[in-house]
Amino acid sequence: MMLHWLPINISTYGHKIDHVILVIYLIVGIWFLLAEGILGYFIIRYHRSKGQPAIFQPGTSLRSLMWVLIPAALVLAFDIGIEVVQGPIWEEIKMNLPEKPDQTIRIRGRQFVWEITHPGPDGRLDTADDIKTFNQLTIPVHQKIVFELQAEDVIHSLWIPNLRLKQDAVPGRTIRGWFETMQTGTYPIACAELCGSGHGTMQGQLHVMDFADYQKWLAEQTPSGEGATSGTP
Ligand SMILES: [Cu+2]
Repeated sequence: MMLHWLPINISTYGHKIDHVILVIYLIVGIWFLLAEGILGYFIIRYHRSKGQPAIFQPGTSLRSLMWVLIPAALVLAFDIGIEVVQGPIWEEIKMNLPEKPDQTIRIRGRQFVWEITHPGPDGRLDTADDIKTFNQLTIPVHQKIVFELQAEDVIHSLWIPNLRLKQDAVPGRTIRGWFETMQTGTYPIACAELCGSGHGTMQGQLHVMDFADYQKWLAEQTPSGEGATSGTP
């Protein structure tokens, strides 16, 4: 696999995102080599030589315009190609939420912490048994998790590379998204939007547990007791 330097993927849709990255990487890579190769060739072929004065090339003839028009048309064609590849994937991952999520969590970014509300044993948000944590998100593996992403002060961006998930958090909005993990472990969470002086400290961890461990973790937590007073109205 050419993209072996990417962090391991643990989400059910991650391989599709990687596929889009690979397609873009190949197209851009070939263009880069082609453009730099042609440029290098021209530099050598047409370098300044004795007895040959420079000429002004206005580029108005159809023949010289073709040097712009053909590449522009090709770029557009490749762009449409990328669109064809990524469109259905975007539709599947970003435009639709699972009809019956196993769990809904709330993640609220503020300078400079991720405030995370887990639903607690009753499985529902905004009840007295909600569990609030800072920067630590704990979920059971193989479950469809829907998140409600919010921001308190400025724009933040929730970034969990191992899930291939990055989503801006915008003040005044609740943005919903989802993911489903395929393996247990602890993975980094970061803020991917420069949000102030402490931006770099806005890091957390995603803990993916098998169901028994998750239940154990749940039993050890103290509910925040905020109930329906917290979160969105
Ligand atoms: Cu931030």
